[in-house]
Amino acid sequence: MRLTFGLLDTDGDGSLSEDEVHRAVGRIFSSVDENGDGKIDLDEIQSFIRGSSINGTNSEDTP
Ligand SMILES: [Ca+2]
Repeated sequence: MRLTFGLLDTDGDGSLSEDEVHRAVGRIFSSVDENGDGKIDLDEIQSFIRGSSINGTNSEDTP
């Protein structure tokens, strides 16, 4: 959690300004928005969650 806070606190003053929060949300949004269409759909959310929590183990739905 402290690591995450450090990533969000880009100017390192120990607190998050509204601007820093907006930028963080923007970064999260664009990393979830895989095809870059400016919208996040359910597939993108699921693939983001899958990719961030279980890395490498992709055995649940093989085509
Ligand atoms: Ca999208």
